[in-house]
Amino acid sequence: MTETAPGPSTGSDDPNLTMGIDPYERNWMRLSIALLVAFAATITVAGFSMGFAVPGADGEVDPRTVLETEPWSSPGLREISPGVYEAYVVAQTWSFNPRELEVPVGSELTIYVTSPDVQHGFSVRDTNVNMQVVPGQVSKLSYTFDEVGEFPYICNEYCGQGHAAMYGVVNVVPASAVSAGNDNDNASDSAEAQGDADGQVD
Ligand SMILES: [Cu+2]
Repeated sequence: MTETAPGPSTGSDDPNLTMGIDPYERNWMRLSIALLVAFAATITVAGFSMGFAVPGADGEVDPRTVLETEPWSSPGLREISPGVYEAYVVAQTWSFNPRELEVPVGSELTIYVTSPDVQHGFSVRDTNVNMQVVPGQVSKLSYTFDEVGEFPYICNEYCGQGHAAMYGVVNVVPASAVSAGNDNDNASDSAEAQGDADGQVD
């Protein structure tokens, strides 16, 4: 007389089961909790020690009249105090105005952007600056440029046919090479040469 093969385990007599939770399921639960903790830690570190910030909606404007209203009627760079700059940038189909911002190394630059037409993006390469630009709203982010170099900015929200032509550059120059007023094209020759030599961006 042969014994019949045991049927499917009911779980209660399986030594691998604790409180009726399958070991595989328990490990997946542990992994899920570990991931939640890791994500929360990432956000905390990025926000509090690395300075990542959500761009603030600084205010509202009327997109139909914004280009006739100060300060948007004369966009560009303003020096607030030594080493502290503000830039007003208009993102429109399909260009940025202005296309170039020049600040001395170590400057804190606060960028305000708005759009008179459709939604755009404003992202500065190698920085934390990445903003949505929504018609009727002013987006604002600050960044301290601690390295000399060219930091291209682009539109990173598809806005139509000429989207790829929407770019510009933050030029971070040595403190000694800053041209007076930043709207003066007669920058020192060495700075010009340096800038031109590295004009190709890829
Ligand atoms: Cu675009």
